[in-house]
Amino acid sequence: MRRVVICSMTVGLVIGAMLIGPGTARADSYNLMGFEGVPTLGSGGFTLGTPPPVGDYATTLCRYLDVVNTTVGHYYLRYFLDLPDGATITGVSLRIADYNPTGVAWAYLRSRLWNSRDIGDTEDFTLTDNSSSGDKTINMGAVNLTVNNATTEYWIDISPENSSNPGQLCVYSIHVTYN
Ligand SMILES: [Ca+2]
Repeated sequence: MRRVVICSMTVGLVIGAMLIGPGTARADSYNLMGFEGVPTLGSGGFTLGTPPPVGDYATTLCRYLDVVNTTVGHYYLRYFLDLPDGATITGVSLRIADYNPTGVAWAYLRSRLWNSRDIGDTEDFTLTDNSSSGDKTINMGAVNLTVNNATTEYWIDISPENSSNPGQLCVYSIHVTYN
């Protein structure tokens, strides 16, 4: 009986492989929810200090940094990426609640060698605008970054430029596509 099951699984896999076909790029994706973001200090001169608190909009489940009058680079919401070794990241899109017409959320795809203690290399970035508000999807451009988990770590940093209301830029989710 077990033998029959294994055979049918094998046939299914073979048929699946035939349908995909040789040389066909298989896109995959990875999703992070806003509340997975970890607050941390930015690289804007804060070598000491405590990470900023976060807030969560309970009705919409987005996360924001609970600090006012922030400048880009001072604080980050950090989202660690856990992708298959050898995958090529092809795109990053972010769903942002932007209640601040003049405020801007900056989003960076970053990497660094393990244990390097480097602040990280910016591989790509995108941002909301400073002239409108509302729920938005923002996209990084043509990303082409191959993942090497043996040598390198990868993450997304989101840094707000906020005014007096800390909840004006809030992260719903991050969507990463890769081959
Ligand atoms: Ca805005």
